[in-house]
Amino acid sequence: MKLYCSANSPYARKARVIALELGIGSRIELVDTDPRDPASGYWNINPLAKIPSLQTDDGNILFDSPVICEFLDAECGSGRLSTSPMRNAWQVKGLAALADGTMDAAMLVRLELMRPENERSPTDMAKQMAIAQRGFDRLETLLAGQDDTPDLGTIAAECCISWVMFRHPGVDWLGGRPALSAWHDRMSHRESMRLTAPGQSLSWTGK
Ligand SMILES: N[C@@H](CCC(=O)N[C@@H](CS)C(=O)NCC(=O)O)C(=O)O
Repeated sequence: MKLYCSANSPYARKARVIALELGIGSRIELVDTDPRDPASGYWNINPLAKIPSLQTDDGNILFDSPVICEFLDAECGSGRLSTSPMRNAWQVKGLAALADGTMDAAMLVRLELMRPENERSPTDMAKQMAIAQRGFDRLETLLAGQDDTPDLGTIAAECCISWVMFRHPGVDWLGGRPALSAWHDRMSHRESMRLTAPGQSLSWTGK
């Protein structure tokens, strides 16, 4: 299989973490991809010009990240990350959707910040920041007191938290959220998380 991705994409990181948790990293080639580069030919792979995309062994192209994550877990993990002792399948999906939506809001702010200042909308940035903050509040409630058991929801949550902190370092995301802070501390120490943390090179070993 081939995963079109980049070192710091939080959406792609979910798939990389899942592959490590399932022990199938050696079956997936990581293809460093700039989804904005028209010369790369990537738009023929994913017309939506987003990463990640997964090319499966039988040549299908899958996107977007929730589809890829479910595919990997169903095909290579017999669905073991789709429920957990703490959550049924719908609760896992709900937690993953919350994390993805929180990431989406923080991503929109980052994209605005990458534009020239006179093209930014402070109103929209404030609105998206407020969404991200409410997402973190809900994560604080849902993850309070939980351990580091991986499922598709907790993996998405940790990828969300660490990316938002990485890209928006001026905000104290865990201040006033002690339960989320304690959970993040536990979850971020899993090997799959350490090897894929933002700011490292793109490889299965994090080096
Ligand atoms: N809903 C998509 C979102 C993926 C996404 O937004 N990826 C970002 C990179 S982290 C991207 O490719 N953005 C395109 C761009 O910035 O032009 C998913 O879950 O896969």
